[in-house]
Amino acid sequence: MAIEEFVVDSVPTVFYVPDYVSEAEEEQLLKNIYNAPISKWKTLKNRRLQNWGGVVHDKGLLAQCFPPWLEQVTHRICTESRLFPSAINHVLINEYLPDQGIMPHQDGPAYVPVVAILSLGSPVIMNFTPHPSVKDAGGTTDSNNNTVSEPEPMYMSNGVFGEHRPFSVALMPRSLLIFKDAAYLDYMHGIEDSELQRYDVAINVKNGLLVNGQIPAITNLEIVSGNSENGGSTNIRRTVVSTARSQSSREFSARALDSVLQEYAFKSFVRPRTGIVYDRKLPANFTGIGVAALRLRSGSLRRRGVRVFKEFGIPIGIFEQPYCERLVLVYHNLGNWSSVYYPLPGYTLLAPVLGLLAYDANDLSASSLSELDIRASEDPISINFPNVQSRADGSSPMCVNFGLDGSVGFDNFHLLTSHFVKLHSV
Ligand SMILES: [Mn+2]
Repeated sequence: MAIEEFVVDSVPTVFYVPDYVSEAEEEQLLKNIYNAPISKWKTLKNRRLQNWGGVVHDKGLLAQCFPPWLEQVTHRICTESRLFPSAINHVLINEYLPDQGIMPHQDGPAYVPVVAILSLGSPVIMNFTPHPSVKDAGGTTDSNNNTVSEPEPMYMSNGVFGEHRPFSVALMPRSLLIFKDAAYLDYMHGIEDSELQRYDVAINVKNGLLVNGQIPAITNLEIVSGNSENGGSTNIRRTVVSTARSQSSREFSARALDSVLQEYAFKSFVRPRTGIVYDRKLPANFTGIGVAALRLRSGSLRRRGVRVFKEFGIPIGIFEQPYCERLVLVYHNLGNWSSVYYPLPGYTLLAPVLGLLAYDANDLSASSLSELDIRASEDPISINFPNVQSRADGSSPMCVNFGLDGSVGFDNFHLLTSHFVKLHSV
């Protein structure tokens, strides 16, 4: 890659490389980002971010190693662009929702003289505006490069400042933007907090740098019929891809766990007898999680229920959908992993998250089975937590319900104990 080919028009220290990573790489990066522990996110007023590589300090960086996936992509950016004086050692991963942006700012002394931005998920327009402190470039230095006059900075209404003009760059998903030196020091950069952003004025759109000699396949473009002044403009609509992914990725980890636990639960049946609860010991990396399995005839479940299955009480009238002759009820107790798989910011879990999932028992060596729906035609399934204590701070206990589709539902409970339960489709 010859980075010089990617100079953005008249700004020689801004480089835009379209399609720098493939869709598969983008997918993998997003997966890695959203699989990071929830504690890795720092939530700010208008966005959240992950900090990798250590703590940026007044006196420099208290360095920490990157995880391999981040090491790999930063190493590639560094070696291919040849614009970095040394290896990339710090990364901020900012997540913006469609109506979130960032005020015009500079990245500060720690990252001087060059930064790279890899865009994932959604397009966005980044605006560069001359920093009010830049000196007028015209005729202010003599032949020895000494400043001979320092005209008062004049920040004109159109944002032009001497030779410095505002400009915008469209950052498409998978693109790489690098800016350095003058673009770093003389400009601020920012993102408007609007869902629709002017696309046709972006400098890399105008000069065709947006993609490598092709018309970009952009599905979220909108022509906004304009007034007589601008004659209409083309906008991009920012998408929620990254949030959707964050949601699906949280589900992914919880759902992936469901499927792992199903496999282990099924393996607990050696010579299975109907109606007996089989506890399954899990490998060390799942220490703290409890799983058990119970195989039943559908008719027996419906007519007799199961008086006690761990914390669950299953009354008569419970049936599965779609129908199968025999089914397996898999019990989960997520123990100290509860808030990892089912984080609920702003709440404290008073009890572990429990699960009761039903599967077709036809093939006990099956994996990746999809769950059956469990329906209650008479009384609901009940859950009994024997050792839950209310908190002394006057907060009221509630019950929360995590659906397989990622939904979260709250109920006020006035029962003896509060229930925090992962209960699917009852
Ligand atoms: Mn920045």
